[in-house]
Amino acid sequence: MAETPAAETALVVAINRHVIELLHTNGQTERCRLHGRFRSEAHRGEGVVVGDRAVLGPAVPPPAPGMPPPLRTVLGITPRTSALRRHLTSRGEDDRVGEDLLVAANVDLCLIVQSFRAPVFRPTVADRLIALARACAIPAVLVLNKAEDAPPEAVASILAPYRRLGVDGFAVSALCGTGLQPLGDRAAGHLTVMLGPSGVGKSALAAALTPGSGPATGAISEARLRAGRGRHTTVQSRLYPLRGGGYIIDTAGIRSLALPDAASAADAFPEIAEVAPACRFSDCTHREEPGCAVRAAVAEGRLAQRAYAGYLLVVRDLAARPAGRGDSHPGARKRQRLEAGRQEGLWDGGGGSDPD
Ligand SMILES: Nc1nc2c(ncn2[C@@H]2O[C@H](COP(=O)(O)OP(=O)(O)OP(=O)(O)O)[C@@H](O)[C@H]2O)c(=O)[nH]1
Ligand SMILES: [Mg+2]
Ligand SMILES: [Zn+2]
Repeated sequence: MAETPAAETALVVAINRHVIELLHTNGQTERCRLHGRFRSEAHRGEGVVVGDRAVLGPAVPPPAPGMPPPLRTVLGITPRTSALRRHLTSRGEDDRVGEDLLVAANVDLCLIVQSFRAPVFRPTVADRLIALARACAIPAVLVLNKAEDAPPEAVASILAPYRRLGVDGFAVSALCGTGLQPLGDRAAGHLTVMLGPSGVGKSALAAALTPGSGPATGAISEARLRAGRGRHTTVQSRLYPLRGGGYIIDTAGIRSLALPDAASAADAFPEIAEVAPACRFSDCTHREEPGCAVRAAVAEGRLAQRAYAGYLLVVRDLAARPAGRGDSHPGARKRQRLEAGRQEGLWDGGGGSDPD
């Protein structure tokens, strides 16, 4: 066999079972097969994910003249610059409890997306998603969508606490286009991922920030059809080019999330990480241990009650949930099967946007 030239690479746009959609630097797309040795790993949520740079095998000649050539094979990925992971909780994720699940690779900006209304903005959700991004060392900004008729004071009071924590906020309307320019400028040139509950308008934003047609056509409408029941719920992560250069990854609505352990939860909250070394016990979880410097700092007003409350919520997520809580209704199991293998996070916030 002839020697292969320098390995060709392309960006992973989407993954459908064992077929990977790729984007070449010249804008061309290609479908490839995933090499067998990745398949079991892919099933575990590792392996190749959206945002990865895939290493392609050589082109294969068609089996007979006039026949289409077989799909090329993805042999591997180039080293990642970052990995956005979430930790699997016990909830409906059976055998994979306790493992990390990769959401996307090489991401250098997280858009934490929520809406002003329908569903209403929830600070606890924003806190947890910001903590998740921080735990993966990926900068996060807050995006408040559906803000077209939100009173400016209401928007300001939502975004101001995050600005004080160093998290920029953008009030936008994917529907009307307001506020999209500054957000587009911030995301330009980055490999950006959107995280947020279902129905906040992530796919609408992807469409609005992408040149040409967006989620209304092509692959997303396909994804929407697969989601069934006429709901436009995204079931699969997909990468789109951004108007100002770079890319944006649309994900399925987050249903629950957690961090690997209490230590990384504390790390995700810089205000807490700063104080924690003074705790009496080095493995202090800052809940009821004696000599806890974090609780002391909250009591003395040196640490914002808000940051501490956010931390407690994340830690609560770490505790295994009792079986039967929440997702125990009959449709849930079926939906889990449907969703098996997808790389998106889950969100437990309720809020009336549950597919079942
Ligand atoms: N009023 C208003 N509605 C919007 C806006 N953006 C999106 N919507 C609507 O909100 C609904 C949900 O939008 P999607 O983009 O599908 O939401 P999503 O976050 O992708 O939801 P999942 O795929 O389920 O995670 C749709 O009916 C959109 O038309 C907006 O800026 N303003
Ligand atoms: Mg969507
Ligand atoms: Zn402590």
